[in-house]
Amino acid sequence: MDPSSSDAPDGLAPSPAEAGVASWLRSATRVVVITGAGVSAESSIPTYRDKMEGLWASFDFRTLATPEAFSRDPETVSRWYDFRRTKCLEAEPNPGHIALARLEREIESRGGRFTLLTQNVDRLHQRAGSRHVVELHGNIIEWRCTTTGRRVAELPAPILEFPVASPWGGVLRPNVVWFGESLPEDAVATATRASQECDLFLSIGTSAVVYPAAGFIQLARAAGARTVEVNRDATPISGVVDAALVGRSGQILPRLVERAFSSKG
Ligand code: BV8
Repeated sequence: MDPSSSDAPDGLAPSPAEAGVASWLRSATRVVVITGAGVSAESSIPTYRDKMEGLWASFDFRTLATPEAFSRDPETVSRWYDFRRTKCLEAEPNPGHIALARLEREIESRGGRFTLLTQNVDRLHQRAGSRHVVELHGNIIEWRCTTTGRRVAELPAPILEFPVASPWGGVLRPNVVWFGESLPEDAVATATRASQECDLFLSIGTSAVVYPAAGFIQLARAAGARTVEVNRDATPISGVVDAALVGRSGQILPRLVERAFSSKG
């Protein structure tokens, strides 16, 4: 199926490409979805591509999201993560998150398997009701002790000093995976197995350039799964997926799931 703009004529009825993907969703029994910042962008959380603003305008996230940056300047890195954590807590799940939670229920109610892999650290999928979420890059809500590895579910409010002192000595760090850090072994194992066994793999709102997360779609393709991309801009996988739906995740996802599973069929 050719890549096509998914701008449905009246904004409501799905385009032919969307109708095709909706039929794939209806017949799939083992579905994997991977999401990126383009899903949370619909909840006004800036993506990693977006230029950072205000206090952080002079920073590039890749220079802050590393263990080296944290050991070099724990105060600045902790302040940045606390700023982002607060934004995530203030954000609300959007129609795209809600559609993915419905998709999980629809697939599982038919006896199918559904796995949601996310690169996002904001936990909005869980707040939207998604249950089988694999956090490939951890989450920004929990922080953990750099001395004991023990986690804290939330930070003291207000934080009086950065870096944040740990109750167990030393300091706390966000429970995310930084560049140069390995992904959680259980997350990689679950993602690998689900990708190798699925019959439909959807990549949504991600630039598909950060590995090993960007590699799971290749496992799915190699295993014969149909692949779909839903993204605002072209990415390195746009030309190889079976269907590339171009547009906003918060608009396309609800249309897809409604078309696939509404009683009207
Ligand atoms: C690792 C948490 C082993 C922190 C993040 C090959 C194999 C293995 C590793 C590598 C490799 N090649 C290079 C590496 C190293 C590196 C890497 O991939 N680098 C890249 C830059 C080339 N990978 C790693 O370091 C990983 N670790 O491999 O361990 C190891 C160990 C030691 C040494 C080497 C290897 C760890 C990577 C995880 C880093 N942590 N996040 C935090 O959040 O602060 S990454 C972070 O950036 C995200 O989690 C995400 O993964 C990535 C950004 O990607 P997106 O989510 O896609 O967001 P982005 O802004 O880029 O794009 C948004 C997209 O949405 C756009 O396409 C846009 O068009 C679209 N969009 C926007 N709005 C909308 C929309 N679409 C729809 N609707 C909209 N409204």
